[in-house]
Amino acid sequence: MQDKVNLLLENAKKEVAALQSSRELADLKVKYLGKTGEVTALLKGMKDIPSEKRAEFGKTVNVLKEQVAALFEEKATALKKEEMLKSFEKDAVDITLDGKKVSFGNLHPLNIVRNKVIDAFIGMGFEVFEGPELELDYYCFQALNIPKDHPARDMQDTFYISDNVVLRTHTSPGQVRVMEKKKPPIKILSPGRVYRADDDASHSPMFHQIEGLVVDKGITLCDLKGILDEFVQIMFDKDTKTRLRPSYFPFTEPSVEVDVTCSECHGKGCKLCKGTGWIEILGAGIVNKKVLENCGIDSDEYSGLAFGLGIERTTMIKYGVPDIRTLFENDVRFLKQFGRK
Ligand code: FA5
Repeated sequence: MQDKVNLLLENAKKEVAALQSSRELADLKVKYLGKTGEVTALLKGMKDIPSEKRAEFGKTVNVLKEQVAALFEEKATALKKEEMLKSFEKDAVDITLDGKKVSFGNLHPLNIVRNKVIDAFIGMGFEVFEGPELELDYYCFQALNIPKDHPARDMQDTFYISDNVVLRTHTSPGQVRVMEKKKPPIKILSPGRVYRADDDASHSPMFHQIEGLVVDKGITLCDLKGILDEFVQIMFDKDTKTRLRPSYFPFTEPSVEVDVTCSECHGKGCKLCKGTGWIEILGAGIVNKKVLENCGIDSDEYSGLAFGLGIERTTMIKYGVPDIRTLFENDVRFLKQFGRK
């Protein structure tokens, strides 16, 4: 009997020593210690052993079982360590190598400026209202005091979709749409794309405007100047100034063009501002009484201010971009300059 046990232990030692992997070890463990394994078979044979020798036999086989189990445990630990070291070697990373460069996208400069403009006015209590790009002639012109045969229609070269529908030429129709629905006090901002048959270094057929409208009791040009001064200081430098020049829009009376001190030369005169020290940034004025009345607002009780700002123009001033077309070419080398450094 002892010979049989010794032989089994010897065989187990040899086979365990030859094992190469944890998976082989699991299979071999079943061969010896599994339900139908060789050691288990010895234990099962206990019933055939004469009763006086049974205790001794049991003890011998139990010792064998413990020895074989210890063999497997020891080998399992050794294999695990070996396999771990191998995986470290295989997956080793050379931390001295350069990392892979991840490219980040960034907002288009027009969106950066649009967001900044909107944030500045929201900070002053304005709410945002977006109107349609395909607009009725009524909202784009007639309600704004520009009847069908009015010469002011020539100021904006319009893309007509039909007799009555146009691609809006400005965001001013937003004023009318808001005033029709909402009664004063009104303080809104209406951003969006607008279209004109225009195309040169400072004019694009599609561009962006942001309309501002404030209607309340006692609104004057002083309020307009105050709001715009605050705005340009947020948008450009703290020392940026505005000046109002008389102008003409059928929907405002009086009307003004608003200039800001040149961001490049701070008013001294340079190429960007054509030597004047000032750059025009928007059109504005006091809402024409006829427009208030067209929208059902009593013009004796209320007055309003309105302004229409070009986003492209503002972007060109802010970043010193000399040609508006650069903003639409989407050359990545240009756009990248507005991302993270
Ligand atoms: C208007 O469009 C008026 N609706 C603005 C306004 C609103 C006046 C409320 C009074 C009260 P104007 O045509 O000047 O005005 O355009 C306003 C701004 O849009 C200009 O100052 C300029 O910055 C920009 N702009 C006009 N045409 C183009 C164009 N083709 N490409 C890029 N920007 C343009």
